[in-house]
Amino acid sequence: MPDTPRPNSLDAFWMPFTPNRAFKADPRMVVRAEGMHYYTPDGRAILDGTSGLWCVAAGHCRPRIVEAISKAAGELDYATNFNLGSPSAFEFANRLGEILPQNLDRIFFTNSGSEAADTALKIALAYQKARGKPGKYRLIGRERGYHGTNFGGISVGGIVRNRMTYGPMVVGVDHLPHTHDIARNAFSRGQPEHGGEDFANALERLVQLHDSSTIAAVIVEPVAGSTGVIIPPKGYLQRLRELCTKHDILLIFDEVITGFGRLGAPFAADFFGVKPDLLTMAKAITNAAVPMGAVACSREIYDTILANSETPIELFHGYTTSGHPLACAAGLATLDIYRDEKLFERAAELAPYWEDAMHSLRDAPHVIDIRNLGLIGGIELEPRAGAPMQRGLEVFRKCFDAGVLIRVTGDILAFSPPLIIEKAQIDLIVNTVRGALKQVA
Ligand code: PXG
Ligand code: PLP
Repeated sequence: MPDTPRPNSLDAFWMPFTPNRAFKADPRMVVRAEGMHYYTPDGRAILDGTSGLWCVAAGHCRPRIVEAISKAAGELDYATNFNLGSPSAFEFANRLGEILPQNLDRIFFTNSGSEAADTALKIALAYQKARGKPGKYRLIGRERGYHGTNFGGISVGGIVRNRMTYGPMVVGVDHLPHTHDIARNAFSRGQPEHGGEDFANALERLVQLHDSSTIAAVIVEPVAGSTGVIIPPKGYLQRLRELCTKHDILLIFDEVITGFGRLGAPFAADFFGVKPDLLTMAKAITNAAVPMGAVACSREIYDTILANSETPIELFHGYTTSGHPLACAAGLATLDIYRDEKLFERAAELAPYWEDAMHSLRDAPHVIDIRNLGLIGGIELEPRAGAPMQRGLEVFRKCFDAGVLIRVTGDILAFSPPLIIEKAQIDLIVNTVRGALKQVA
């Protein structure tokens, strides 16, 4: 192989959710990863404070996962799961069922969180139809919600920029108010005290407006990540569950970031003690080594759709690579690591240290709020007058140059380290962020 520089051009790849022009003028690349670190082309180690993008929960390039993928690739590279089976998909679904909340153990495989969100919405509609309530078609999302970037997800989602360009959304959607309330809840440690019941009671008003006989499902992130780390106030999710049950509405938890130990329990449903009817996952389901998503459904939903089908195929939905053998192999090895290394428990044990570390930045320049739960952290900065998002971006760049990868959403810094992080590495993240905050105007 000739020793040509890689890549030879940055033009062709249209980068997702990236300022392409700015990036291509001043690129940042990583070429290798191991454990807690990425490595740049010149060999610099970058501490990963974001698990890639909330997904590499067991740390990078874990040999067990790498071996499982390469073995699977040599054995059965691909088989459709349309009317033909491959064992690893059944096995992986069974294993997921063992760690999911009880009864939420009928699994539909997708390839991403976006596909999982749209799949969950479709299953909710199919269920209402199957049980003889086709009039229950409305989907309720939430302001600032993120459920990926497909049409269903952006319709129930509430991030303006992700919606405004794309014309009419899916019809019959309404939104709950978001729960971000800095005036009352700034610098909460863990769940905020104020507003939980009231924010959830907004569902009562939507029921009064639309009538429950027209509402199929409510979808929320138990902890909102993409929009800038919004922790649910105390009692919020419990009340939402009560109201959904009272009004015969399905509750969907989008656990694409909260799944697989991020809060110190297998799922947010376990952490909060609130059980949804459908639960979406992706990202850490395979430690992100192979793309995959999934929807866990209650037995009631699965059984109802199967029992009432008028056609041999019960659900007209699926992806060419649903339950792909490489993804299933990666997922099985990932679950082994989570179990054998007790990583969910480890996250729970580290959470108090993480909380103290995050909140030690309270007096750093520009900080107007700090939020945390499990191994999630969010630091909200005062936007620079006349230049929103600029300060956050500068802090991100300075941290990267100093060897720490963080995530920035507007002027909110987001943190979600791999669950294998050491305390000294938590200290390094905090000190690096403090240094960066001092340097930016
Ligand atoms: N639901 C939730 C709750 C998510 O966080 C998705 C769905 C979509 O997953 P896919 O695999 O289609 O991307 C996500 C994804 C960020 C960030 O900056 C977070 C996500 C994606 C991109 C950026 O926090 N989460
Ligand atoms: N577009 C075309 C032309 C296809 O034939 C297919 C699947 O067969 C798709 C899109 C959907 O692709 P996937 O199943 O990977 O989501």
